[in-house]
Amino acid sequence: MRLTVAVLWVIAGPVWALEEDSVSDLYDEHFPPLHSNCTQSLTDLLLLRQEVQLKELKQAEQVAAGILREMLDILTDIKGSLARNHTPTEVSCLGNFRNFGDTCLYLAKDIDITWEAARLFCQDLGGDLATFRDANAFAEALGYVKASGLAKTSNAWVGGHDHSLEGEWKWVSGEDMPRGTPFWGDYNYVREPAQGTAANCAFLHGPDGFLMHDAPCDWKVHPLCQVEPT
Ligand SMILES: [Ca+2]
Repeated sequence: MRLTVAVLWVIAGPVWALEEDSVSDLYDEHFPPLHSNCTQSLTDLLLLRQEVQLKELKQAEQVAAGILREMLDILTDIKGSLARNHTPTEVSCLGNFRNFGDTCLYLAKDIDITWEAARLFCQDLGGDLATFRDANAFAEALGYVKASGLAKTSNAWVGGHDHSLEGEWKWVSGEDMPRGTPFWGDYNYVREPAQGTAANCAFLHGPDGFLMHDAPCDWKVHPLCQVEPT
C-alpha cells in the first residue's frame, strides 16, 4: 500500500506543479502586475483620461464654431442672392451711404476714431452708429463690410454698448441688443461679449469674420454709420 502511494506521488507531483505554473502564467498575461505605487498609477490613468476627454471636447467645440461660421456665410450669400433677384423699392441714400434693405449704411474706411467720436461723426452725417433690428439686417451689414475690401484684421464700431450697467447691452436707440448667434462671435471659445468692465463698446471684429465683439471704447476703429433713407 505504502509503495502504491509513493508511486502515485512521484507521477502526480510534477504534473500538479506544471499546472500550477501554467495558471500563474495565464494570470500574469491577463492581469499584468500593477505599478509598485498603485495609487500613483491610478491617478496618472485618470489624469490621462481627463486630458483625452478635454481634447475631444475642444475639438468638438472648434468643429461646431466652424459649422456656425459656414452657416452664417451661406445665409449671407442666400440673402445677397435674394436681394439681387428682388426688385427693390426705390430708396435713396445720400452721399457715401449705400442702401441695404430699408436702411442706408456707410463704412468710413479712412477714419480710425474712438467709439464716442465715431457716434459724433455719424451724427454729423445725419444718423448714428449702425444697429441691427434682426439677423437679416445684420447679415446685410456683414455683406457690405466684407465686400468693402476692409482688411480682415480691421474692425468697425457699431451702435451697441454696456456703459450704463455692465453686461446689459443696449443699442444707441435704447433697445436691448440681441445676444448669441449669429450676432456675437467668440474669443478663445468663449461667446462674446465677455471682456467685462474694460470693454463696453461693440464692434465688428475682422479676425472673427466681422462678428460682434466687445472692446475698450477708446480703441481707434472705423465707424459704421447708418441713416434712414430719404
Ligand atoms: Ca462691458
